[in-house]
Amino acid sequence: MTASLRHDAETILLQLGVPAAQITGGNRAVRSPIDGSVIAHVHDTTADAAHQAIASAHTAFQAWRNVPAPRRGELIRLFGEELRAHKDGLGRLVSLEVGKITSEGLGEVQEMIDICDFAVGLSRQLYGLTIATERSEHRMMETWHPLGVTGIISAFNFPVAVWSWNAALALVCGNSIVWKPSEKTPLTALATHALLGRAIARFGAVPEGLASVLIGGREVGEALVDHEAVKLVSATGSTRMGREVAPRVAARFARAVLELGGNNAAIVCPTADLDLTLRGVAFAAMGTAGQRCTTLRRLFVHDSVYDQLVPRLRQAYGSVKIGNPLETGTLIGPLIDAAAFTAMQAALAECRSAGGTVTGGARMHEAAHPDAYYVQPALVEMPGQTGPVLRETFAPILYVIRYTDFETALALHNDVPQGLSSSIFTNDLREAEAFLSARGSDCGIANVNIGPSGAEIGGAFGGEKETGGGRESGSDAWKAYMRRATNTINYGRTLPLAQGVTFDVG
Ligand code: UN1
Repeated sequence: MTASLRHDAETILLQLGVPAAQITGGNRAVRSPIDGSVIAHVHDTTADAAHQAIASAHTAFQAWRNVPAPRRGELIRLFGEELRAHKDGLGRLVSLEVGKITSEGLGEVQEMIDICDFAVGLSRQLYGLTIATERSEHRMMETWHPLGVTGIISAFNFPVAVWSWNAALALVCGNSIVWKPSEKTPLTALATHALLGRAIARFGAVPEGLASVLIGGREVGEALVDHEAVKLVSATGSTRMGREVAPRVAARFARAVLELGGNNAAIVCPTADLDLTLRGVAFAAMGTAGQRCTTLRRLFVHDSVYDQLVPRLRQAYGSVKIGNPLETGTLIGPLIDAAAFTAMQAALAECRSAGGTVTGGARMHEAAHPDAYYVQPALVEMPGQTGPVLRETFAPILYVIRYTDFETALALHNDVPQGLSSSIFTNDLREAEAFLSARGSDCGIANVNIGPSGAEIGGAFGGEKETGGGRESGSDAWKAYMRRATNTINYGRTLPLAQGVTFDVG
């Protein structure tokens, strides 16, 4: 398979406009998790080049902010056209580099197209308020202005969609962008950047340095985090990474949008439609090999339906096709690398010693692919919410816990450090509404009768607590990418002061 994967990736990269020199002869080997083989060698950006890219992004910003917003939207419209035209190629490259099954690789590109459409509309809707004033012949309003260079740090698991949420909004908001993709997924970043380059060429007259990519590890990420021209750092990844980024960005009074770890749960109630629940749980827990921020990791099942649902789930876990993500019918591709596999096995070992019953979890296809990490998804029946259940292990492990009292399940649901996404499966209006209410789920995303993963771009995406508090993508998430000015205009001939203050001179 090795030679063909490399050839496959190269063909796509060249078709999408990535120069051959960018993907050969570099210091950094890029591996496909499908068989662990090297599919390219990319070049790390030097520290000097990173600083240069940020400096030219700053210069570009100073010009781009003056371009009318709907005109900026035109660039994103053209980019959306490029994505539509190359959806198959880029989607396949996502599969090759991340190991996503074909429909999810394509879905990732669709998510990019969707946010482009959203951002094009937004470019004519960067609305500010008009505010009633207490003074006669005055007017108050809010104006939203471009913010500055936006640094985007993205994770391997959504190597291009999450960048596009940030990039499409930042660009229509009048910002320039500098992107530090995961060191595990530079190829999809270079390909996406090449497509944006085509849109820029068709648009014409875009300031040099408006968008750039920094390839590399920690050092280039740090350049972005610490550079004073970078006014917003939008970072997706682990809570550990966020803990380092947030104080550094705050220390220089820049902004951070953080999308960090999740530990997403669902509560299955006595009235739940179990057929629907089974499908919802299966996709959310096993899809993307458990490597979404929104993956379902904890399942609270009511005692009255436990023995109907859990055996069916166990059966579904045993019957899904695990293997080459490019093959039709495969539902679960490989884990990203050996470290992910080791972390999964460590969590399962902890579960066993905590009294959990583990179904699945074993390595697969090891003889055929000693350098790739395919695993059976694991269903772990746990006596309580302890140990690894409190952590995000980025692998397909679903912890199942039996409950009898709704309020207790809700309390357990919220009793973890993370707060990204959540679901309830019920046909009882009271339970559904309680889950969505102020005393319900404490997550940034709370769903009824669908799983916690697979959100559409139209809503604000992100979560609370250790998830970092940031919001990206839809709704009014764009406001984080702009600065707000409050304006008061006096169109009279006198100068009344607010709050009735008098200050008469002369
Ligand atoms: C992520 O895993 O970082 O809601 C993003 C979802 C996707 C995005 C996930 N639309 O699962």
